[in-house]
Amino acid sequence: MWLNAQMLEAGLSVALDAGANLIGRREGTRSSRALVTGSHIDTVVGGGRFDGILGVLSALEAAQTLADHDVQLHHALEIVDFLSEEPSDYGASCIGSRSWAGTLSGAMLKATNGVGETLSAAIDRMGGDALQLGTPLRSSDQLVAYVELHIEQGRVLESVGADVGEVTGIVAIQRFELVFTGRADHAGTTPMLMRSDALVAASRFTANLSDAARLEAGIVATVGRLAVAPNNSNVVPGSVRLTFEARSLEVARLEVFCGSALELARDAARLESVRLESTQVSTAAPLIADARVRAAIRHAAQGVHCLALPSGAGHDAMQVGRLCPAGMIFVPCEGGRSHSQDEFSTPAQLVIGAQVLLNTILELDRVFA
Ligand code: HGY
Ligand code: MN
Ligand code: MN
Repeated sequence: MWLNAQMLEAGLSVALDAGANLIGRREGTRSSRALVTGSHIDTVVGGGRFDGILGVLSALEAAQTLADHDVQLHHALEIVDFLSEEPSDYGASCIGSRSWAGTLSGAMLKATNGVGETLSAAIDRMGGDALQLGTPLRSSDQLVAYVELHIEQGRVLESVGADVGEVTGIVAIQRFELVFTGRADHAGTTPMLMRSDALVAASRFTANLSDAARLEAGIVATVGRLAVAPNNSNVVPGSVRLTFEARSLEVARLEVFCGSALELARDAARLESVRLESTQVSTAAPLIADARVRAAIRHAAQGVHCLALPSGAGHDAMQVGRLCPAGMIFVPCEGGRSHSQDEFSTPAQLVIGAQVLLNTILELDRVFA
């Protein structure tokens, strides 16, 4: 594939690991422990051209630039395209970086997509080896630090005219699947008071979840995926399968909020005489960016306007940060738009971001033994 060839051209050895992550590596002059940078090339349905892809291409550009100038780092350098960072049809997200950290649970690996394929089988199909994923693929003694360049996917940098962001932390994310099971009935002959309408229950839950989150500063909650069955205009909906997620930097408050969200779901089901099944699909601990990586980013961003800010979006750095010091660099994106084809950053913004990424790699190589 194109990325594989570009990595080879940048003088990297290329391998696909058991998590089906594509890794380009160059050895260091003094240490086999790796400085890692990268991101993901997958995106969401209807997504844009920058989310994830910017981090992979900038990592490639950094490796190519070091090769062009014959700069040898003390540490090994790895640039990585992590498999499936976005929430997949199998439920879990950050699949490739979870395989590094060993946080792909058995339940996640056994989960199936809409056509009955398990996540394990999909990873094998992508060239990985799911049998190896019961334990972490990487260990802390193999890695020095991780830094990822990404669009902000928000409008803070743009609103203050900053060139880059020094990410302070990444929110925790919890995702649940709910199945509301009522009774499919004739829409014309079933009296309103004799219905078990799964969609009315799901809709009440969705609105109540949003109202609850609006009252909680620092928490966001979303129902982004919903399927109605049998989904005919003249049939009372018999069942609704939906996924909701909630995010916050404050883990304890997020736990409490998710507990109350499930209570809202039970109330909505009870009101409609509908059964409810809930399954936690995934949970991701927050990342507190490492102080040394943040200092390297600030050092690398001298001469440009750098602003410290948290990330409301999840990233592979949350998983890799469980193994080694990690941090992220943001560039502004127009209107903060992302997960949309309107996603856009100017070439000038991207060049500044890529330059700060390269300078950060050089600084991390210097400060870490
Ligand atoms: O969903 C997220 O926060 C990320 O864009 N995958
Ligand atoms: Mn995304
Ligand atoms: Mn992303």
